[in-house]
Amino acid sequence: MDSIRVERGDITHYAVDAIVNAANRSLLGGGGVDGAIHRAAGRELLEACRALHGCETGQAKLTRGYRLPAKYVIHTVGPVWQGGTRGEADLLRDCYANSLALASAEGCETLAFPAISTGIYGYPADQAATIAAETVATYLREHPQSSVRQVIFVCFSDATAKLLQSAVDKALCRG
Ligand code: AR6
Repeated sequence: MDSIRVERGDITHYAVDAIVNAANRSLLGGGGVDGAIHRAAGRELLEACRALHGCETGQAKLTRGYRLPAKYVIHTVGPVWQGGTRGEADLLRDCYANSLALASAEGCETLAFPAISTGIYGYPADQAATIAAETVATYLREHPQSSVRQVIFVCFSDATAKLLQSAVDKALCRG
């Protein structure tokens, strides 16, 4: 089993231990993948999110998956792209690392990520793919005791899937 896979698909269909949501700081839903996750999970997800009282950029919080096939949803807030000089890269790295740490704390073995910040938040897809792949590869290498055995990057478009696959290949070579 490959520890990191790239697939084209809809993350709301994934029956993994946890899917990651590219949320906003309110955690009360929105468009893009966030909207799709809330629609598929149902109202109980919104109620659970309300009780979390928001989330800072780069941090992550966990809820159950409710009507989703995934057991949990890890809500993380990506940075809004502002040209790259406002700490966006570090914040995006934090999103991946904190989501992995939270998944591991819950004993999750399989985890699916969308391409955080690359939609409405405008992060350049190639740079975001490199950060995503390197952060996940580094985490798995440096935390062999983590419960997380497999990470799947679920991409909505062929273009994003290609970028992520080549970033994953590079990150694994470097390891
Ligand atoms: N499965 C997998 N990927 C998806 C799906 C899906 N069902 N739907 C969209 N994507 P975005 P952001 C891809 O805009 O840039 C929301 O309003 C999409 O093609 O969802 O982090 C939140 O509430 C893109 O590649 O998230 C925030 O306000 C990627 O997911 C804001 O958008 C991320 O795009 C967050 O913006």
